[in-house]
Amino acid sequence: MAGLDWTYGVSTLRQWESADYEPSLPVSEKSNPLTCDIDRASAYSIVKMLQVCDSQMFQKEAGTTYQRLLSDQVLKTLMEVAKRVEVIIKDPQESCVVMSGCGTSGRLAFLISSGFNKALSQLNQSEVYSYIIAGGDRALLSSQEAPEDDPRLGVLSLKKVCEGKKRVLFIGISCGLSAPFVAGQLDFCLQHPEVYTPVLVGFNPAHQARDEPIQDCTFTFHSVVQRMQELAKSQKAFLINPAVGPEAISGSSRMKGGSATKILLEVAFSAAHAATSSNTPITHNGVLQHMMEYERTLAVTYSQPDGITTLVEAAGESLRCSRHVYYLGWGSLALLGLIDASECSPTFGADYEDVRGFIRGGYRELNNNDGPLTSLGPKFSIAHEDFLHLILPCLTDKDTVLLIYTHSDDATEVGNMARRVREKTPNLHAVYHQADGDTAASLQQDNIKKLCLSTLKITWPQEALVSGTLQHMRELSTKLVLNAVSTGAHVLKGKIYQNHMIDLQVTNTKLYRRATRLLQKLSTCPEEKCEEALLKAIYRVDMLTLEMTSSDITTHTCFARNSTKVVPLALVILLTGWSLVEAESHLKQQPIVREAVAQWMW
Ligand code: S6P
Repeated sequence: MAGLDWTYGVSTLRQWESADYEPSLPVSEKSNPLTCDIDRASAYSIVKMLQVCDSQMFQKEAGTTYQRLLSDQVLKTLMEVAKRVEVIIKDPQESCVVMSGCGTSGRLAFLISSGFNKALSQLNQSEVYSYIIAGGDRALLSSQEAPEDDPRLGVLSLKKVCEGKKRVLFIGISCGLSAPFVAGQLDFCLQHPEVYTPVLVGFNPAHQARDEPIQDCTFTFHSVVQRMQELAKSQKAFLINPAVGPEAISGSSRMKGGSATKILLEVAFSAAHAATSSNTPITHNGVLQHMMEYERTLAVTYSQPDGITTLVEAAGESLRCSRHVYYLGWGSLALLGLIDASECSPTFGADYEDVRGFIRGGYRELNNNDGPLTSLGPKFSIAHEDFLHLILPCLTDKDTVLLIYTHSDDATEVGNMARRVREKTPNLHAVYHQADGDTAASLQQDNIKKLCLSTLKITWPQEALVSGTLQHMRELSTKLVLNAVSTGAHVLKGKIYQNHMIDLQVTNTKLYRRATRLLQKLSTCPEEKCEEALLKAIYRVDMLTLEMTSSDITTHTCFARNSTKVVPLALVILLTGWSLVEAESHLKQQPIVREAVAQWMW
């Protein structure tokens, strides 16, 4: 890979847009041609691939097939949404903005609502933002994929949050335009237009919205989108659905999908806040300029590929020898660490101990709806104190620890933490954000730097401070770095085949369909045979009973919650014709899934 040329031609960058490229798949599920060899790439090449993939978010619109982040229509809709938010901020008594989503989309709803509520409080204004995450607050920190399939649950949680409200701007986030949980909520909004104005955020064109029947419902995601499109003509509903290109790891919408969600909503809300607090009008150019600041954020972050590579290598090495990666963060950047860590389990089939996040101040800082969740189990211990009590005593030099902080965090505190960790392992690294020209903290910073094996120092221009967007830029930048670290480390561990996660959990309908498709692609066997192998792997039998084959997908996905290595197992069965026991023992001997299946692929 050493000679890999990063100046991809336009045709490669835009190959996914061609009508005959994986035509049956929505953009959010397509595989990205840029990363088809990511499983064999060096850490540096992985970082460069992620950079190019992320840059696709800001590609200009070409033709009429796909709207893009910077498309006129997207900017116009953002302005309209911003105006609605402005009205709510000015009259918060009986109105609110609710964001809702599943998995990463719900976590971002939480992150964004927390940030903007804080901003309102600082101005002595009433908080207007609420979040809903499928599966409740425990899903902020752990994988809860099943509630995604439940539209009734979505409606119930929406009603609860909106009790007593007369005007609600509801923002449903589903990157793939696919989550029944969100479809149920949007449908409910459409039935109660006197209170609710629905907004949909996602990253597929409307016609690619999922059209699969939803159990006990008369609507599909697709039919809900069609109704919204009709209402959008009179601005009674809004669709914000630019394409950002396929994810680097197919279907991993936590990456670009999550970043683009953050960008779009922050741009709209920031415009609304500026309009209320400083009477700055919401303009097309203002919104466009703000979007472009995020494009610069990508450039600033990825201008240090070597620094990011060092982190990916360290984390990859830890995971390869079954050790751990720990993110120790301060403020909202720590939240990005918690989010990134929580996603490793559904994305890579990782154990919660593989990559863990900790936040200074624990649940006090998190300030989530349900308060402390520590009683739910060890994975919900998230404070720095928890790290010091539970993790530090057993820390070895095979573990990687990453400090994530900014120049405005308490450097003495960061330094103390660095020293404590350094007594146990030299494998300590830092991601540090500072403002251009900021020298005040440099002495303490130098001391911390000396304790760290590497420091990724990201410097932000002073203008960012002035325009008040610095926090958002640092957050996105941290998200990009951590996504690169956890994705890269799992790639290096051998969890990815080409650019597909093979060892995915099959815990909801979307993942069940993805797993079947993946088996078809890799084995070239017909769909029916692939589904049969998948069920054998889920139920761990060589002969499926009638009860198994006649059950619905929900039953399969419920059962799959307790099964491991389901898809690799099904693939080995398909490729070799072996029995379940033989396939299982083969996988045990070769735990690197990519290697285990690769030898049967050629
Ligand atoms: C994806 C992540 C998932 C998704 C969730 C919601 O990387 O692991 O948890 O966020 O499935 O997807 P969507 O398309 O409705 O936003």
